Amino acid sequence: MLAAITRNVSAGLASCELTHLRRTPIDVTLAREQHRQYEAALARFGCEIVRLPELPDLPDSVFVEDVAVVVDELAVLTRPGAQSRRAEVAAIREPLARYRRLAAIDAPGTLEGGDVLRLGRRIYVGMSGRSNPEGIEQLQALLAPHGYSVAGVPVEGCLHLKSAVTEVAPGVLLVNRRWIDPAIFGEVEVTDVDPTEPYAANGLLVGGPDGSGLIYPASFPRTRAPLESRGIPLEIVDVSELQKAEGAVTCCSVVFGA
Ligand code: CIR
Repeated sequence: MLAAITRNVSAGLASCELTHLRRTPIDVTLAREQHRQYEAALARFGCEIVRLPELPDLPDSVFVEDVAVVVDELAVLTRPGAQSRRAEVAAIREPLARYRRLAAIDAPGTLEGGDVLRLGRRIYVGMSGRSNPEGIEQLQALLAPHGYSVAGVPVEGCLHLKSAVTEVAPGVLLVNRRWIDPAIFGEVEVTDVDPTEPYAANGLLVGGPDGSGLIYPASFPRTRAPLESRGIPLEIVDVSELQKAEGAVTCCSVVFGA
């Protein structure tokens, strides 16, 4: 059984952190509707949705991926690089504790889940503006005893590692080579984003006992076409309002075996 932790969109979403995007008006009502559709897509891929309540004072709190890294053996509460997001961590502690033993990244470490790409027992962490070497070392110390290797990887020009690369089918990475060098990942199959769709590398692969499928944004049709041709089962979601907040599809949930 898979569980997906999500959090209702904050009324304050329009005051979100922005690093690479210009601020444009966000329709919070529409963002909430899109978020519901995203949850429905997760449910269709077999996830039980654990929806946490809205946090009106924490604009980016819908992006739950950034505050926890969950593996089978434990859950690591992060310490976001964005100061405005640190209070989100306490709010996910109790819900996660129902499923996993908890550990945490401590100061001066910073780490955001958007930087964490897991490929089996190999875990890559983007050395972005949000995750620092101390945070990556702490994650390594927490996960190595459970048989995971953790490596920091350079990423440039985007917010998080998973803005630049995600796994879109078992063993297949979707990448934007302007932001990450896929050679870092060794023997994997690589497919490229369309050059006109630089933000298209973020898809959410959801896998269960009955196979896996990809939740993917509606806004990148040129990158999507070859994914469809490969026969990857897709759930297409319109997340335009969350994208204006520099969000993507991985960041709106934490998915794990429950
Ligand atoms: C932020 O800058 O922190 C939010 N506005 C967006 C976070 C998106 N998170 C993610 O892709 N993992």
